[in-house]
Amino acid sequence: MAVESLSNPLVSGSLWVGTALMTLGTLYFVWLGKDADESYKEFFIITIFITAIAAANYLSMALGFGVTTLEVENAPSFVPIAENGAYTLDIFWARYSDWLFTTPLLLLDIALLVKASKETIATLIGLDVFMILTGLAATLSQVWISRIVWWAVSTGALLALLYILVGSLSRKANQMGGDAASLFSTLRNIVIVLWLAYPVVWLVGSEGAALIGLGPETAIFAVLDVSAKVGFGIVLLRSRDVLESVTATP
Ligand code: RET
Repeated sequence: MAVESLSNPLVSGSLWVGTALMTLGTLYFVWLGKDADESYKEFFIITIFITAIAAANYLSMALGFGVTTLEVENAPSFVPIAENGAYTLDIFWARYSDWLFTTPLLLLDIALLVKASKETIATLIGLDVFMILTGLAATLSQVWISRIVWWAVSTGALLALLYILVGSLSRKANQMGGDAASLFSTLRNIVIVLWLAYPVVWLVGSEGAALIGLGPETAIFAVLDVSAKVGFGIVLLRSRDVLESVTATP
């Protein structure tokens, strides 16, 4: 199936750049981890999977496999692409198969860093999976208002998840003190700032009100994804001393 939006150079260019940067990130993390000690190797394994899964999903979108079309109905008149309230969207479903696995892994990295309890980890991951699946419902709904309702449900889960990061996880980090606490707060702030941008981009992008075109939207998502994964991974995995000290104490 030829996907029309892939003939837009900004769309396909962003997807190919995303594929390349996720691949380079993966290779860099493999190289960084080659002499990692058993005790903190888990952080390398988790983070390598994050960028590798993203690279595969970006590749699938760039090749036109991770894309499908969807008819949307009953759109309000301020949606510029709607004619008589209806329009056809190109949906990059591979974003969701990426996020479904990689966002829990990102949270796992942070949670392991502060030695969060099993209950906290399960709650965080549960909320996260709920957020991505209700976000997928938003993306695949054919009635415009249902899309916005699902978006609100998903955003609620995101806010609950960030509340745990800012609340109980930050307290746990402060008890640990020192470099671990400051690494945690850097990573937490990266997550807060970047993750909050996703629902906004969705809402103003083609999935929502279509106020920005698919080209800029794809480019912004690529910047967010690369920063949230490769940027996050660089900050985490280059702090080998902190990982070592965290895993050395029981
Ligand atoms: C959607 C739309 C519905 C509302 C919300 C969303 C949130 C998505 C998030 C994605 C994070 C992705 C990351 C990827 C890393 O590469 C599904 C866009 C709340 C928070 C961190």
